[in-house]
Amino acid sequence: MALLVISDGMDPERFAGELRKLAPDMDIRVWPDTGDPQDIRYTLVWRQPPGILKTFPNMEAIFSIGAGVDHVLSDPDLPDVPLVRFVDPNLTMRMSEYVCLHVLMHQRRMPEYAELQRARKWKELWPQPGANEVRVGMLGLGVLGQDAAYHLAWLGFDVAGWSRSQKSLEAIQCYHGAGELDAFLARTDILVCLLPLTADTQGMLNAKTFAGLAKEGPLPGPVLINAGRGLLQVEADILAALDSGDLWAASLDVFEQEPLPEMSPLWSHPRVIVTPHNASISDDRAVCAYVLEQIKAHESGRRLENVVDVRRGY
Ligand code: NDP
Ligand code: OXD
Repeated sequence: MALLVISDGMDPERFAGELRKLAPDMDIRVWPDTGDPQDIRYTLVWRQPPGILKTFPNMEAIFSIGAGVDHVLSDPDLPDVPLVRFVDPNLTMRMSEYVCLHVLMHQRRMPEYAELQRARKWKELWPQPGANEVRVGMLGLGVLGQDAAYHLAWLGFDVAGWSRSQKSLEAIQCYHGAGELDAFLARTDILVCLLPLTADTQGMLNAKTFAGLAKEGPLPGPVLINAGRGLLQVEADILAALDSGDLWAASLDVFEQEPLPEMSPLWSHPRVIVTPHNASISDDRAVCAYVLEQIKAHESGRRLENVVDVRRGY
């Protein structure tokens, strides 16, 4: 029985080294040094080459290094075995840190204060709304969206969320489905996106969405924060909305193309904050401990947790 690590973009040896430390008796391999494909019972993957997972006839489960699984599901030739995504308290906490940091940055107009500091200008900006006057809208109320929404509500923001299925959450106004999207957008000053990338969500951060955000809010204009996936957003529409006033500012952690190309105007836009897809990174040790725990459960006849609904896409 072997566990194979396949990763493009994240160093697979980091994960293999950690797995060997935590499970010295387990046969841990790193692609492309697969050995006999018949031996592979489990794979731990980040952006595997398409078709590769189909070549392991005895594989019992695929583990995603990340919470998102679009990087696995983009493979048209996936074998029919459970796909388990990464769900972890540390990952959740780090995402809530990112979301609260960026919501506060825009509410307190920090990008503009940074410009003023560089120009040695002592100037107060108006208006200065309190958190309770600012309406945050969370696209996605899953593991990450709910935790971030609760943290923002605790800070005093007026928080609503939007999901596919109906929800009832304390202190969060809940909207769901395509039929309630317009109403949700119309009450949103700061739009935070923590949706997965699926056929239904691709491209939804577009001109129409930005035009639907609240007008006459307490900030100079609506703000977008996207830490979901880059292909949820249409970058040309973000730039046009920043020009037209449909958006005032943005924090973007994910991009249509990653790394963000050097030529992208987003890098130097004065009201855009760019981070390199690190809103919340999967901690190597936590990923490996999680995978080994799940394998132990599976081998003792218990159910795997956080199995993805492949047809739904998340
Ligand atoms: P979950 O699967 O727990 O939650 C997904 C949420 O999105 C659910 O509330 C779901 O609704 C909602 N959703 C999905 N499709 C639709 C739709 N068509 N319409 C309305 N709502 C929809 O995922 P997580 O919260 O764990 O993670 C979210 C995403 O965050 C990941 O998929 C990944 O892309 C991204 N991520 C980014 C990181 C970064 O560093 N930038 C780090 C980690 C994750 P419902 O509740 O009804 O099912
Ligand atoms: C994830 C990510 O999906 O880091 O976990 O993007």
